[in-house]
Amino acid sequence: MVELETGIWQRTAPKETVCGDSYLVGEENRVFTIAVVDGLGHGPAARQAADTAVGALQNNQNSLQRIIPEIHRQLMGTRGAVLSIARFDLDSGIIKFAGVGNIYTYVIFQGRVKTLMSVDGFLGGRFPSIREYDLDLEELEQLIMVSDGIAAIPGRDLLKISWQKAEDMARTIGEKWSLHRDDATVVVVKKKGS
Ligand SMILES: [Mn+2]
Repeated sequence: MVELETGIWQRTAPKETVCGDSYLVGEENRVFTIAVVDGLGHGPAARQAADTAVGALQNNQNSLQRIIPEIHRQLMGTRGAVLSIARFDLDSGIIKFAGVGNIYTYVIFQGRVKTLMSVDGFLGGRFPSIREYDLDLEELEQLIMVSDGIAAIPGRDLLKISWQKAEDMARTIGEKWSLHRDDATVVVVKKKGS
């Protein structure tokens, strides 16, 4: 049976007391969902938008194609936010992924790093067209999702730390690649035993 371990690292932008990023890591009925959300700008108004998005996603069993427009509607009147969502169906072995705006998602599949593409735009603004991807959980080793407070991570560097526990990998990424000028969030999902 597939088991997942997760690691989270987050840091608030300099001079702010509230992190403008938010995230979700949760499992319900053998469906495991992770999301990273970056509210536009910094501080409390950014966080409010990010938390609204996470709230709309929590306990929501709808498909990503339906959830993302729902989140978009709930974000109207807020700053708006960018987000990526990955949903791991542990029974069917399918991972669904969709992203809007600059949250970066890396996957390690059989020793190779790939980047998952988000569509441009942000939720709460002009609605983008949603693109949803299916990935095979069987082949996945790790999935790493970061906000744009984390610099681009070279694939070879990710592979070098991929032996670490999810928790340690998230912290290593945060400490090594965070940009010190923005809120920064890292979520790592790792298949146990990989
Ligand atoms: Mn940001």
